[in-house]
Amino acid sequence: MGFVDYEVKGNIAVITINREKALNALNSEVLDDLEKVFDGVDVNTVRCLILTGAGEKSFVAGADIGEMSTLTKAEGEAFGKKGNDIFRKIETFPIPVIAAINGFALGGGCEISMSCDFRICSENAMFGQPEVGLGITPGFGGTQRLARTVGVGMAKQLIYTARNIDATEALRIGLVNQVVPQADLMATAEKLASTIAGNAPIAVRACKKAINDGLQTNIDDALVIEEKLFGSCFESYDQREGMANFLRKKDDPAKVKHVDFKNE
Ligand code: DAK
Repeated sequence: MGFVDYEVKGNIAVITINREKALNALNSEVLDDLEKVFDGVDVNTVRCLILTGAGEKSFVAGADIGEMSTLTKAEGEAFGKKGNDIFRKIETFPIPVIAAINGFALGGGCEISMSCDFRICSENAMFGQPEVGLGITPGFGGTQRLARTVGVGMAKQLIYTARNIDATEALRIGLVNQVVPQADLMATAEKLASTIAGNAPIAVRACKKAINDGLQTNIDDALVIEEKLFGSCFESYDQREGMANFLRKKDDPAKVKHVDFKNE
């Protein structure tokens, strides 16, 4: 659809931001398309998503500077809200979303990657929040998520200096989990997604919710969140079958079988 492609591959799917001529910069149309694609994902069959950018040069080179250049204060706030709403939708999406970063992840590009569950990138990837060099603040959650991802001091340094960092430095500061050659990026992301998709989907979703929600509150309330989600797994086929299989294995290794989790 439009500027965003969607490809289902069994129980995983790939969402590709495809505005290659502008290095996949996010204008209003791209944001609208992205929202529609996420709204259309069938989370009962797809168990893990990969978000990437078209081409070998750029993941997302930021929000569209041309579109932003003429915004009024009210329009700027509205544009910020549009981006924040869709990024929050990604962050709280019921199934995991892996960012596969294939090049520039600047400004809004770095920000959208941080709304994903975790990031892997190609060796040519570049990250940064260049906004203060353009006379604005990061407006799609960068001031909030970068500090939560790499720590306050490092986030402040990156944002105040507007300095870009390469893949090696992104790995060192914990912004990405893994750096791979460009040619291996999608295969690596798909393998990770398939591993996740092979585990009990109700449990994976509950883990995502427990981690996300728990980080927004104090440790006592966070542990209650975990207890509730843990308890909810005990009404699932996946829990009964997963544990029964372990016990069968102990009883007789010949009885080991692949557990076909059912998402129910
Ligand atoms: N917006 C629009 N077009 C972009 C773009 C962007 N962010 N980045 C690249 N392009 C376009 C270029 O204009 C060029 O288009 P044509 O001239 O061919 O038509 C094409 O992509 C290829 O780019 P270059 O010719 O510049 O390619 P180079 O290899 O020479 O350089 C580059 C690649 C990524 C280093 C360079 O393009 C660059 O510096 N791009 C801008 C990166 C950047 O500053 N990104 C951050 C944008 S600011 C807010 C909401 C959101 C935000 C802030 C506030 N609120 C409402 C409060 C978010 C802000 C941002 O993301």
